[in-house]
Amino acid sequence: ILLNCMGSEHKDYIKQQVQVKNPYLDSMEEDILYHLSLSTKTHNLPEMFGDIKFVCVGGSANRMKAFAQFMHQELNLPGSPEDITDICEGTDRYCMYKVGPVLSISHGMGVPSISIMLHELIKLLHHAQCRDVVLFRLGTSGGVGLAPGTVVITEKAVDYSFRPQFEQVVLGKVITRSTELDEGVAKDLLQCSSELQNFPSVIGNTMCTHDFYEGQGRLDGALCSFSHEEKLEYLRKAYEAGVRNIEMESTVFAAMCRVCGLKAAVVCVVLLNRFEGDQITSPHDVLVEYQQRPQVLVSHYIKKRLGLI
Ligand code: R2B
Ligand code: URA
Repeated sequence: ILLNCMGSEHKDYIKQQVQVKNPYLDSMEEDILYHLSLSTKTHNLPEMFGDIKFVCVGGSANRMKAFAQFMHQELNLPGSPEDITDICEGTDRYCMYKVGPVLSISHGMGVPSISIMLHELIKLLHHAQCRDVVLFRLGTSGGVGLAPGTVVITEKAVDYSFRPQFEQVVLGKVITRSTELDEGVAKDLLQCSSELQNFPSVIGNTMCTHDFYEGQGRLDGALCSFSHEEKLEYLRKAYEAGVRNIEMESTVFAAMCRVCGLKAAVVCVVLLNRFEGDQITSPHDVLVEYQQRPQVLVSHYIKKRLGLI
């Protein structure tokens, strides 16, 4: 595949392999990717996945299947989009579809769910000897001062106190990792969004939380330990720190990709403006259309990179 260069950031695009950061891995005779239902002994991973250049992850299994079918059409691949099959059919934890150089995988909701998938995905890319891979998280989020339907391209993934870091407990101690994302890919995505019609999008910080309700300052959970005023004050502080949307996976996604030398970007559509409420009230068909927006944007980016447009 001929990869086009789209800006100065891409000039220094290094042919790089996926770097797992675990000295024990290479001495293992077999590596069972349990939650993906794949293994280095039972599957020829280089043959199955060696040509992957773009990995797109998102929470919902159905949405990631729909994305794979959409990419099949967009890349004009032979055969019917209806015939694509789930590579991980041996498990119902995650689903995975491959369409040409694009891998589409679901990750469920929240940091623990996506981090299990990412450990196994990154090992998969390593075992398959993939090079120059870019990862995208395509998701939904709550907007901070943005109209529903706006797409946020993440500049920095930040934690509950707006710091660009991810904390992981390892052997009873907290390890802190940076959550910086690839600046060049974010800029290229913003450029792509300007080439699409009626496509409201911004670059901003994305706050990652460990809960949808109290953890995101919602007043409508089964528990609520704060006032309406306290909620608004927290959201205002977030806005001042550059936060434009809130979701539940971006910090660990950014941190793990960064450590392993993978370029990564987060693209989430906003389902509501959190200054105006907590419940998601848009009709189903409107929400479906919103959720297609990150897919349309990333598809445009991929087609450009492949020289198809
Ligand atoms: C966005 O949407 C989900 C919660 O509804 C969660 O996975 C996220 O990050
Ligand atoms: N996903 C979230 O995590 N929060 C929202 O408000 C909407 C979607």
